[in-house]
Amino acid sequence: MPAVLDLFPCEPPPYNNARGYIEMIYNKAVECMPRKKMQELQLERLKRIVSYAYDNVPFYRRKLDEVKLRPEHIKTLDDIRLIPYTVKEEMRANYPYDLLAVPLKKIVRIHASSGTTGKPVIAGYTRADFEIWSESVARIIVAAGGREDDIVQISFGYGLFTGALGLHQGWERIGATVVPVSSGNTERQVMILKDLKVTALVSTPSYAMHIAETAERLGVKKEGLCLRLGLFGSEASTPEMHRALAEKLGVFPTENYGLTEIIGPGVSGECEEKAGMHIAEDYFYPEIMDAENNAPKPEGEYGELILTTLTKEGMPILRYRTKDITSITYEPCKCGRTSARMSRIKGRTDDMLKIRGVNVFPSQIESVILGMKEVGNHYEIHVQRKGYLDYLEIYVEVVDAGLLTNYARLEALREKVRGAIRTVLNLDVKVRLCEPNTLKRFEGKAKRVVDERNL
Ligand code: DLL
Repeated sequence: MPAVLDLFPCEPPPYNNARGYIEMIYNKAVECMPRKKMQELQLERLKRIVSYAYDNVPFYRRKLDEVKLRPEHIKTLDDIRLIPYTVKEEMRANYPYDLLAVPLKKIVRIHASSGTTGKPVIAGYTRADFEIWSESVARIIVAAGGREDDIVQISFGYGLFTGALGLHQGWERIGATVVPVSSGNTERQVMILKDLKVTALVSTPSYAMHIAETAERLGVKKEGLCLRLGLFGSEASTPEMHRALAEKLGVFPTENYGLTEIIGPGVSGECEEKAGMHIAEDYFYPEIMDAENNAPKPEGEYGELILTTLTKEGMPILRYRTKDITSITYEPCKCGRTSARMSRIKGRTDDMLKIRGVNVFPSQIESVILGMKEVGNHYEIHVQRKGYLDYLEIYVEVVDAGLLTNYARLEALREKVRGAIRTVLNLDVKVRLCEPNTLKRFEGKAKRVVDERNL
């Protein structure tokens, strides 16, 4: 058996963080690397990954050939801007396996993004990718304050979604006790939190809130729990939400970020200073671009986050347009890490909604509605919040007004629409059937999404 600290590649620095604990750094050599050295490492890896993608992924060879870019043209980090972007639509167009750089037999796991129109985005991992993934997640866990003696409840849904297994591997890597509860059955979640003396909770912030409220309803007080740490991600959270989570569950709440296309969770996460999410820059090269004119944004300014995987073997991705809006600072953090930090995601450049962990594009709902002759072509998507969970209510007009006086037929139609939407989104929605010609019409760009959440 290795000694406890052997699991950490380096000794923790003698540093007391804001909460008076000794801060640990999982991989000090990279997380505290001087900027110049980090840039040298990034450049070396960038050159390697561009030529690797060019040689092994026909999609990238075509893409670079189209702009007459050869891997050897990449001489500085700024030359990354010569590489065309990769967008989600291209990833879908290459479904399922055309972006892989290795034969399928070298792929040891497949994940996929949730609820995308038609085909999901597939991510394939080799053994080497698992190493990177577990390491990057272990780093954000340790940065957040997670330790080997934690008992961790993973309340993300296990399955194709990267969140559950991604965090699971990272916690296992640091030697914690993982309780893979998955999402749902919230009363049972509370029971397990309490009975198993869980110390760390991993979930979306909204689900954590739901768990907190359920605990309240069941008369389980935070004093009766052993929870001390929360790792929340996969959707936006606000400082108010964190404050409420700290208050209700007694956790130190932290946020982390990631996406399936790049690896899943592990791209970035908050340390105990809570001063932005530290990016694993030696694995994922970040840029902030002006989404309108494609000019790079100066440090500290908001723009679209573009990510390049610097080391991924199974599915290297060059300059992925995340559509997430954030800003980056390169100031070293008080925790001792020198890695770039990104601010909370401020929004997206597209209309994607994230509802209880599921990515929802209004166009998916549109495709269902437009495919059903019993309902009209106009619809509204109402986003509602009950407690801390988000719900969708879809308003759509019936074509035959006569239906409105026939309860059984009306109900049958409502069920049909609901079922069809559930099949596409993998998410339960409410459906409200309205009289013909009652929904708002638009002269310009239609505003389909009505956000009733008062965020
Ligand atoms: O949500 C990966 C993940 C799992 C991250 C668990 C953190 C924890 P996808 O399902 O592919 O992957 O969704 C990726 O979710 O482009 C963002 O729009 C959004 N997102 C993820 N984390 C955050 C966050 C996972 N902390 C998409 N704040 C991304 C705001 C987030 N949005």
